[in-house]
Amino acid sequence: MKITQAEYVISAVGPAQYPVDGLPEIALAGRSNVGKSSFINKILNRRNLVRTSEKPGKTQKLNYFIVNHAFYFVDVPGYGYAKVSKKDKEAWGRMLETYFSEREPLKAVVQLVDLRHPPSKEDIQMHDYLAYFGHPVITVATKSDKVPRSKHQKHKQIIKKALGLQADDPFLIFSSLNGTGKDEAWQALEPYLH
Ligand SMILES: Nc1nc2c(ncn2[C@@H]2O[C@H](COP(=O)(O)OP(=O)(O)O)[C@@H](O)[C@H]2O)c(=O)[nH]1
Ligand SMILES: [Mg+2]
Repeated sequence: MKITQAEYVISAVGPAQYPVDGLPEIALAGRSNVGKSSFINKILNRRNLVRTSEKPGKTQKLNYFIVNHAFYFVDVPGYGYAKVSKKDKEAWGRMLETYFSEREPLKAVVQLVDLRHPPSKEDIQMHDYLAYFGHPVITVATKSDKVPRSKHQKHKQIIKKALGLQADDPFLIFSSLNGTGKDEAWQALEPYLH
């Protein structure tokens, strides 16, 4: 994929701020710190388009980035951050439910998990949640540079099994550090970008 344009657009808390141009959207979901923002930067060849290593703030938002004037990446605030109050967690849940239940331009979700570890309970819940709403899910196991090559297959199988993936469900191994899986990611996204 040749990237001719990539820009931050808006941080939305709800439908009033969602873009109205109807361009397709790809959402990024996953635990805080799993590497969602790094994934976006890496596949767009932009070092700092999306800020990484961010502590989840009080108001968590859906961050929209437009690519090639043709589609959006939507960086969804992550789950699993321990220091979030019950009230903020509830607000997060409502924001996600509004977005995932009724967002028509949303074409697919990239769910990131950590290749080093078996999926958490929350990873599994999120996977089921996305499937419940009928969204195509591309599972990306990232931070592969932190796992010895000889263990990739084993870790991959553990993740696929825990998430209940079928053999033909899109799954790929990724690294924002060395670019592993970049071409495969674009291949998996291609059907949803038009
Ligand atoms: N080694 C390695 N570190 C990564 C990778 N992806 C993200 N990180 C690091 O993990 C931390 C969290 O990444 P970030 O993209 O902010 O995660 P987010 O909270 O899901 O958006 C940062 O310190 C990144 O540099 C990766 O593929 N390999
Ligand atoms: Mg982030």
